[in-house]
Amino acid sequence: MAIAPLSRPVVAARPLAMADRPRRAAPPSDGGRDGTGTAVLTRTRTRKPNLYRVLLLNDDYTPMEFVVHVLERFFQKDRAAATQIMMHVHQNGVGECGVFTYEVAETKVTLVMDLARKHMHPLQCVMEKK
Ligand code: TYC
Repeated sequence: MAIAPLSRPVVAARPLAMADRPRRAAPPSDGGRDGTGTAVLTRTRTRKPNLYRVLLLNDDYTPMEFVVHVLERFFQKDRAAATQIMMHVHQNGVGECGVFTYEVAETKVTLVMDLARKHMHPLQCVMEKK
């Protein structure tokens, strides 16, 4: 009768694949050194952030040049792109300035609305979830 050697380590039949690892493994508290001379790789799962469109609405009074300025200043558009978006809003009633995470979109809406109010233009800027 064969007797298993006492000292044989119990090991997995194959190396652990990433898919086998615990999905919420705690990050190694020792910076990836487990004291055995073996590097410990931890996979942290990422989540796609919710995204929001920032939109400009048309009105009859805000000067076109002001809208172009807003698009250049807060949405990093060059003059040609800014003019194209402004004209799209002018002709269609609404247009997209950009897509951002919640806090960035909210900040841009606030900055645009504050500048419009300061200049007494009725320009409306809103955000909507994608
Ligand atoms: N319709 C405005 C005008 O004729 C221009 C305008 C464009 C206003 C875009 C707002 O979001 C806007 N002066």
